[in-house]
Amino acid sequence: MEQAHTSAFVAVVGRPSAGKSTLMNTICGEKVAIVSPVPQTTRNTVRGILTRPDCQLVFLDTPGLHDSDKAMNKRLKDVAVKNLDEADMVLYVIDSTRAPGAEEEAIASLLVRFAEKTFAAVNKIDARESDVSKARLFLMEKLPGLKTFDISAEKGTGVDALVAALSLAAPVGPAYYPDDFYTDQEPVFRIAEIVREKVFLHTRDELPHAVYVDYVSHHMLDDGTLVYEGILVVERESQKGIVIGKGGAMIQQLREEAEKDLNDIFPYPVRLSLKVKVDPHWKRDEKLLKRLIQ
Ligand SMILES: Nc1nc2c(ncn2[C@@H]2O[C@H](COP(=O)(O)OP(=O)(O)OP(=O)(O)O)[C@@H](O)[C@H]2O)c(=O)[nH]1
Ligand SMILES: [Mg+2]
Repeated sequence: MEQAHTSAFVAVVGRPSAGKSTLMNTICGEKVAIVSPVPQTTRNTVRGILTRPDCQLVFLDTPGLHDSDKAMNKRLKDVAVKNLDEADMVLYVIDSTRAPGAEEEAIASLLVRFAEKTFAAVNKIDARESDVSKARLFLMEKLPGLKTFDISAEKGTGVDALVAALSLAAPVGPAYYPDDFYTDQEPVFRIAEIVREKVFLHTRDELPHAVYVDYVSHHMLDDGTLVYEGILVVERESQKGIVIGKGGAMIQQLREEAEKDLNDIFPYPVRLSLKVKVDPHWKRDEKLLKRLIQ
């Protein structure tokens, strides 16, 4: 008898910078979500899809869970928690290079009621500072009995075994996406994300968190080039100066690096036209946050 097709939505959760997006990209074999060393890089639920002949896993990469009263952090947390409820399975990523403190404990408590459907991935085992036994001890205390895998999302170590276990546990169900889909993101969202990644990689301190990329327009030229026009919105005049850089050097570098990545992602060339604007209040604008963070 032929084996029944299985499928599952898998919510990927964990602290900021645990390596959730890196893991999803490794599993899907494509750069689906942006990655940076800055905590809270991911602001939206980003779907990455893995299709095998007998199984489809749809990963929901979520913003890192971080307790804070700020409107934006609350919104990020709401988005992550909603995914836990809706997902068939949960993949809890723990960073083995950092001691599990209060933030990790808050996440573990949140996961207790989802323990039945949760798998744990102890990540960054390739790093010198990695302490796998500490992470495993924490899991044993807080969420006993979880199926746990030691992995390096970056190097790919242990990822096959983790994926095999997830596929095996997935319920019988149809494929939700065509088999050549590895994400469901709109091109204009992906473009804005890649631009934001470059800001995260090249600026420091509070600046990455002060930026969002506002879509203005896009159109296709006769030669098949996609032209995307966007605005990098920052909170302060001084930040605008940094993003533009001396004689426009920084914005040019951001644009060139983003265009290079985008040319690998899309089958057509992408040309960016980027401006910078100051809006001191964007992070308190609930309506805007609802649109930006979903
Ligand atoms: N050494 C090592 N570094 C890793 C590994 N996985 C991720 N990283 C690094 O950890 C940092 C954070 O990775 P992300 O994938 O952006 O983490 P995230 O959990 O998605 O973070 P947020 O979106 O901010 O919640 C990046 O600098 C990654 O390169 C790993 O397996 N080993
Ligand atoms: Mg992320």
